[in-house]
Amino acid sequence: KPLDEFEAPGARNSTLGEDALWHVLYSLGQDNTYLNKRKAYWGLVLAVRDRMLEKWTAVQRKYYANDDKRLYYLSLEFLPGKFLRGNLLALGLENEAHEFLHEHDLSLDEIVDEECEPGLGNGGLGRLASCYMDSMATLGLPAYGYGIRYSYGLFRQEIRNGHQVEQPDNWLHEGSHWLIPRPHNLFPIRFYGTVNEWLDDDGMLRHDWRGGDLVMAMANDMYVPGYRNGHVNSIRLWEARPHKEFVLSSFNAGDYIGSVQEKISDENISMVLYPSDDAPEGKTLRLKQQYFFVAATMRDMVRRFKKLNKPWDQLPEKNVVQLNETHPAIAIPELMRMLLDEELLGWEEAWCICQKLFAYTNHTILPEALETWPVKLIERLLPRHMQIIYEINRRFLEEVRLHFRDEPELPSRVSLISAGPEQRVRMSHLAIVGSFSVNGVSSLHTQILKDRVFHDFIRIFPDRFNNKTNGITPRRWLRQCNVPLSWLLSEHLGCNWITDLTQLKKLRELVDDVEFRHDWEQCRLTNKKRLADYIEKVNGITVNPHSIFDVQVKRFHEYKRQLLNILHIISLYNNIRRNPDVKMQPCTFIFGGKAAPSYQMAKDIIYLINCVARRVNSDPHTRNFLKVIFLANYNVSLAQLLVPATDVSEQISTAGYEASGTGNMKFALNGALTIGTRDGANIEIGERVGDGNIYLFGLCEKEVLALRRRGYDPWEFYKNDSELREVLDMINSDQFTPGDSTAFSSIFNSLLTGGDPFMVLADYRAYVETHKRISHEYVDRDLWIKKSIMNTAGMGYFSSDRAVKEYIDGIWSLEPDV
Ligand code: 26Y
Repeated sequence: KPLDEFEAPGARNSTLGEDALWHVLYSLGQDNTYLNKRKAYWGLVLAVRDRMLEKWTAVQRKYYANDDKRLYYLSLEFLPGKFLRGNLLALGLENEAHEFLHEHDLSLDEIVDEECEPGLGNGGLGRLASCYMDSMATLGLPAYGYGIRYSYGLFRQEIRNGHQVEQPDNWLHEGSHWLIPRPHNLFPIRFYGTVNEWLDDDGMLRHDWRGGDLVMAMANDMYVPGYRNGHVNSIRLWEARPHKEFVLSSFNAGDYIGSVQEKISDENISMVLYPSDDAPEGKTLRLKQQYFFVAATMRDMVRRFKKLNKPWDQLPEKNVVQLNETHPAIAIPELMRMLLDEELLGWEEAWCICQKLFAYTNHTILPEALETWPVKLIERLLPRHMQIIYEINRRFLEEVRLHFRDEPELPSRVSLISAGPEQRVRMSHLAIVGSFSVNGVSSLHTQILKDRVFHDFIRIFPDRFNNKTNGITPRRWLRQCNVPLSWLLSEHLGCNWITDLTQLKKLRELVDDVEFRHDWEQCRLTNKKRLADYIEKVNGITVNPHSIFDVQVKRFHEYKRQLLNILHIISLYNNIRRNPDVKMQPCTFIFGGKAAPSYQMAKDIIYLINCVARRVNSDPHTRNFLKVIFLANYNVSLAQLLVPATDVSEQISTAGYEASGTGNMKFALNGALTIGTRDGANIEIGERVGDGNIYLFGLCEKEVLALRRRGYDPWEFYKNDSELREVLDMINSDQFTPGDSTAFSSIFNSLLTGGDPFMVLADYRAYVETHKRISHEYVDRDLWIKKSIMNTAGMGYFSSDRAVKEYIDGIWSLEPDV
């Protein structure tokens, strides 16, 4: 069409394609008489965005009109994955997009390559936040996500000579039209400074925090459309901007470079995501990030609330704040500060409001991952908050002493402040005391919180603790990532499963249908071939799509035990070499995942896997039976490729350590069989897919504890299991690193002299035997496919729609607004 025939989008009697072309010219300023991939991509993004914005503004208006209670989901991490395909799907625009692209000799598959993935999270916790945002929009909830617009997401991982190398992830270098900057939504955030005291008219002592440094928080909104329901929510990501006045004052003083330097350091706050999900770094910048986004978010919430002209005690009737881990827990003293110092409420009234407003989700029991901050640091950076934390603690401990008179030890155990040479604030204790709900993320995890980690608090606040088993969104983790299977499901079940995943249970009636099983297998093979093509292209290794695809993808951690997996692979390798005529089902073992840059052991394990891969893949004796692949830079997009192509899902953490896991759910939903320990949500997956359709092995949580108490000696396993000994001795030699026999001595030592803290050797034999069973059963294709179908059929419960509904009923008391 000639240009003058296009109407401006908004009138909306235009097609998606027409709007995309319009945007190519008028928003991007590029010639739209021909399109390349990039122009088609950006044009489509803007056309889709227009449609979301219309719906979003209507939805916001409705929230105000209906006086809805709002949910604020505070998370330092979100991992939404690429947007285009999911947004088209949710808005029902896929066909229009295909038509448009087809007219220009392009396909959706090609142009989604243009999109870069926002890696604004480390792993499970960030991805969970995104699954929940998807479900909240699909359920039509008045909900807002809040976080940080990091300029650099989680590092890009490259593998060089087998080692992880971190590269910066400058995901915004081309800009992202999925993120709308809102330069007028701007709040000043204070750091450092001093606290003044004054007496109000009633003679009450008041506090006033002033001075210090100011940084501006600027809003950037990301939109989350519900699935075909006209509902659109948003995630507000704060970006640090220099505070005008500050820069100007130094500028006027003639210190030009100084003023620019100030500007640079202010912007540092939202520059980069901390790449660790195990041990907190304890850096001032991290605490600044936490306070920065929390303070801006509380301002935004209070700003909206004030428009309603309601008394303060209605704040918790109209709002609820869910804290994703303790990372945003500083919100509790921040809201106290606003209510006390700015709104001049009394302590009891303010505290009562806070305790009815906040709810806290715990995601980890690893003691080293529990956050604490030095009192000295908080005192300096947030002096008023430290006063408030002391006062919260003083009143709390007073109550504890009163109610537990005969337990003089209790107060120090539950105190918000840990004693010792350096006093520290325990953020989990702050979050528990300041919230009305504390939840774990799987049955076992919640049980462990109650029995061990927070046992003292269960007696003080018996009704506060509850479980919300995690879930995943079926839109991205089935409909979007597994198109062949989605077609097959919809053909047999209709398409309601997309928003009511329990429908999948009807698949159980189809397991005996030969034709259905055949189609099921074909879907799986299609997905496996697609993955094989990717591996060929990226790693240059040919893998057999009929081999067992055995996949372990997740962050590298000793407790997740990628080591157990690679030990088994080495023993398999040894066995094949010993029996060249062995009859076995060929296997492809696939790994992916990042190690925190400062976590040396995790990096050593990555190196070991790559060295074993190099040896195994080039050995002519084993090549046809065994391949080992490490896929670099595991992220959401790669997960979407892997999950539907996986036969065996490795979920093998030391029992008691994995709070829930959500990867386990994605694989089983797509018909993979799980080999796993009785840990986290694996247990609940087993209950729902049935004992015969999952391979659980190894010590359970109680046995891990008991063995540790008895005294665990890994040397015994080394001595008594010759196969295992051979494997360990190979690691402790130059077998995989010719000429260098100490490359893996850290690993060897950790497993033996180091006491094997994650009990890899204790579970080794059970793991190997379970793999033998898997290998046998896989060959019986009918049996295997039936099991695969039974997995998908049993996974309805693990929809994030179910999880979010449980949060609504059990914690948030919200009304859907659709
Ligand atoms: C304090 C800092 C070092 C830190 C940063 C990130 C601590 C923890 C994290 C992230 C933790 C995390 O991702 N936990 C995972 O949460 C998932 C969602 O609930 C669980 O499924 C998974 O088992 C748990 O490890």
